[in-house]
Amino acid sequence: DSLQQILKGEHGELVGDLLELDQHHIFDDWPAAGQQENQKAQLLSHLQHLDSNYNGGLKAYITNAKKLLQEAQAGENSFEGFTPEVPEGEKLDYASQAFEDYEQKGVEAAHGAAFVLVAGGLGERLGYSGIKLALPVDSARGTCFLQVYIESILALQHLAQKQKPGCVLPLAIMTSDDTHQRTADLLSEHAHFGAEPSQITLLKQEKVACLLDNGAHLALDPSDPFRLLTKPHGHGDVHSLLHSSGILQRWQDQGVSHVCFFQDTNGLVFRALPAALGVSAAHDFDLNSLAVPRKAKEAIGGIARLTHKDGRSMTINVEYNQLDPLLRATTYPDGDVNDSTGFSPFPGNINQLIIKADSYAQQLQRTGGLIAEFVNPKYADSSRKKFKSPTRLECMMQDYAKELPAKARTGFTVINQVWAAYSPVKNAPEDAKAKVAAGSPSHSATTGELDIYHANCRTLQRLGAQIGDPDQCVFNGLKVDLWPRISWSPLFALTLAQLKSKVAGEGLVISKGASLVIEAEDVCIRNLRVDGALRIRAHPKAQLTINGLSVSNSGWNWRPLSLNKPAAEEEWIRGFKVCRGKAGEELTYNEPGKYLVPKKSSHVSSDEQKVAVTA
Ligand code: GDU
Repeated sequence: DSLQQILKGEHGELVGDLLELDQHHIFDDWPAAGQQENQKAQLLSHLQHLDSNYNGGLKAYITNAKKLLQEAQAGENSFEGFTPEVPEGEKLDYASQAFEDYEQKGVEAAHGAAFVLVAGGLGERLGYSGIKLALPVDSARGTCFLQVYIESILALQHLAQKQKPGCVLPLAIMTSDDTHQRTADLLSEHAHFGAEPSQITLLKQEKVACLLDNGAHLALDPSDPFRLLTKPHGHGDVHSLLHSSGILQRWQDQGVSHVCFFQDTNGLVFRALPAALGVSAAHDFDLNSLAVPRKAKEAIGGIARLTHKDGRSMTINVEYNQLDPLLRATTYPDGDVNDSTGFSPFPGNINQLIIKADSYAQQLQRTGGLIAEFVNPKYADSSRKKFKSPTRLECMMQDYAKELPAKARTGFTVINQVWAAYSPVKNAPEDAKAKVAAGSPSHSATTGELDIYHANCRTLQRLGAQIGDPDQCVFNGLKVDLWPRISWSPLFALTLAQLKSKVAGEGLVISKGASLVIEAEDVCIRNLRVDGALRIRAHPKAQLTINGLSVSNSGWNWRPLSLNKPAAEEEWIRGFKVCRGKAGEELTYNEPGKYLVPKKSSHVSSDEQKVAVTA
């Protein structure tokens, strides 16, 4: 009776649709009129919420799910009729002349750049309970991913303002229920890390209902019979959110020409992004994917050119779980294997996409930002009738390429040195070890940090600096190279050209095991030796010239964690603790002005004692 009443009420149409779509089970234990009215209202408003947050409502969701689940059960191959080939793209050696030329073009185009960070994932695979954006990129500098990303955008903005005075580069961050509040809090606790509050917009994606079986019956939450079980719909939601929020339109009105997408934990993303922007501008690409050499079976998609029997062809990302079966079924009988270079012939998509704003807006007008969905149920047995746990429809942002018309200009930019472009933090220690055993990179919190030092050291070596050899360490069971711990703010140097203009490589000598942190914008390093640890902090308007400084102390230590000793979660996932003791030199300049360091050429030794030079 009480259900009959509802059918006549405010939510009647939706409930009627659900009953027609064979979703009676949601209401099986529906209490009689007058009982548990609050909970009933909660379920109805929850259903309404899910209905209004999916394009076409729950009716469309269930209909799409039934179709995709049937195809999955029948084992249908979404690449039926397509043959993959290795595509042609721009391949750049990091720090080569071509790289620098594109980087310069990217800086020239930067005044038209807007940024989109997808950060709705909680990182369950990592074994970290916080939001990933709050994790430190490296322990030497200690700044979190969100800070480094925002500083990188501000650094590019400073460069872009030389072309277009006063320009502001906007950033949208896609969050989810899991990450939204904590992302907003992180920003407000740190005054938006120096950005204008109006420069940053948060866009929250909604979850979608889980599916119990091939009949697309919606799953009730086992812990609350008056809610449905929901899960994230995937990073592909970002396109419809940029459209429906009107943000893309607003950006276009402000003169945005390129939208640059990136993910939550790749501390190296901005090393390659300006050059990729330059490639996009030079080739007038509608879509440009940044890529790196990919180890076969590595959990990143492969970029492939697919040609259909009927003549259609497209260059797209083939997700890692689909690449091997596609290759085996067509032109590569051995599947996804490394070639003589030690890498898969298919470049690895790192999901840093640069999309031309004009054609993007047209495309979103046409599609509403809808992205091809897929479903990936884990079946209980070979009959493929039962699932191990409820599944849901998902979509991926890189599948934007699938919606593009044939005339669209799609391309990619491979950075030939993985160390210069990609080291995400995704896997918990045990899984990371298993990945390495299987020949893949660990993509752990340990390597995410150590790769920053590696990239910085290798880059400075290219500038002629003398950098001590790495130490061989074992952290969380991973054998790793620990290079000298060099880390700088992107506001000191974002591009290679900036770094070259600020560091005279031949004058820089960093000993094995040393640390150098630059937390300052206007520093010119002419002659500096660090044997131990040195941190330089300065007011944004302080101009420092370091010429003839030699620092020697016992430095900072990256110590493996001892078993059974308490450690912070951030340390535990890395497998080490940084012991700074009292040693380490701090140079601090809190006031604007010009400083020569040292005032007179001198040797500063400060073992077991922290010397603060405060101007
Ligand atoms: N994300 C969302 N919402 C979601 C799911 C994820 O915003 O619903 C965000 C995450 O926070 C993260 C990004 O999307 O910033 C990527 O998520 P994952 O790290 O879970 O991505 P995957 O490892 O599954 O793989 C993706 C691509 C691969 C490859 C890889 C590179 O699908 O092809 O490019 O990133 O890191």
